[in-house]
Amino acid sequence: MPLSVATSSIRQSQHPLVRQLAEGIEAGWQQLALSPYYLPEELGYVEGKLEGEKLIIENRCYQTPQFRKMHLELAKIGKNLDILHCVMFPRPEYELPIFGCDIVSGRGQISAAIVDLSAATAAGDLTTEYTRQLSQLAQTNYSQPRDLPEWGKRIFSEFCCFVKPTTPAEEQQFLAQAKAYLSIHIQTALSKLPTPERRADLIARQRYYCQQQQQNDKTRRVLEKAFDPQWAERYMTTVLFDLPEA
Ligand code: BLA
Repeated sequence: MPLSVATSSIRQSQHPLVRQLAEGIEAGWQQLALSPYYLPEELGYVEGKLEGEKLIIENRCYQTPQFRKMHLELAKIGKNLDILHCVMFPRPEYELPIFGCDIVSGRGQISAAIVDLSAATAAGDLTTEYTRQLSQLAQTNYSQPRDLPEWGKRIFSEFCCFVKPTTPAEEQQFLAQAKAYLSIHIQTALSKLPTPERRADLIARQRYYCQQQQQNDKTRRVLEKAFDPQWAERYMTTVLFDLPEA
């Protein structure tokens, strides 16, 4: 029996874009041969307190022949903050980029929506098969593009989309763009053959990606306030961005 993606309970109360993208990601993942990926047991579903408000984190995590870890996390902090976090880490036997996206919504307004396919190799370039397909997507236009922080500039590709969507139309544009990146990724991954001789380079790049993401102080701050600094450190390094074994 193929494993099917379970549906989440907190998403019904989340920002519509978070809900829609979560559903789009799960629909895409159903095309892959999913097995469970076990997170540290007590970190799969967590509740904490942030300034007196409840923080709930729900994690869904799978692996497939091509991907060592596919993680979708939905978080809700009180009535105000909704977060979607998703990363697909390829197995280092496959020269595939890292799919990542994050949506942060505060008081019903999205402040950050980001999606990227980040290069697998140390040189930092996507392969031509990805460049060609991503270049062919419809042009996008957002009224409030955002600047990447320094840690992000070192890992994200030229196709990285980082915006504050300001209208429902821009939200839908982002949804379509993120789903298009995911669709290209899944189709390419399914057609990919392993290249074990590239393994060391691909592991090094994933470690670098995770080390850079661990520098996101905005994520860390939210987690530190809801839990404590040690918990935040452990969560960021074991659940969100654990380093693959060398
Ligand atoms: C930004 N991430 C943020 C922000 C918050 C979080 C509060 C600030 C929002 C803003 O600047 O408007 C919080 N994100 C979280 C939390 C989790 C989370 C608590 O995922 C999980 C529990 N972040 C990722 C991934 C990417 C990413 C996979 O997890 C990209 C592929 C990017 N998030 C990202 C970037 C910023 C951000 C680039 C902006 C950081 C900045 O402006 O300094």
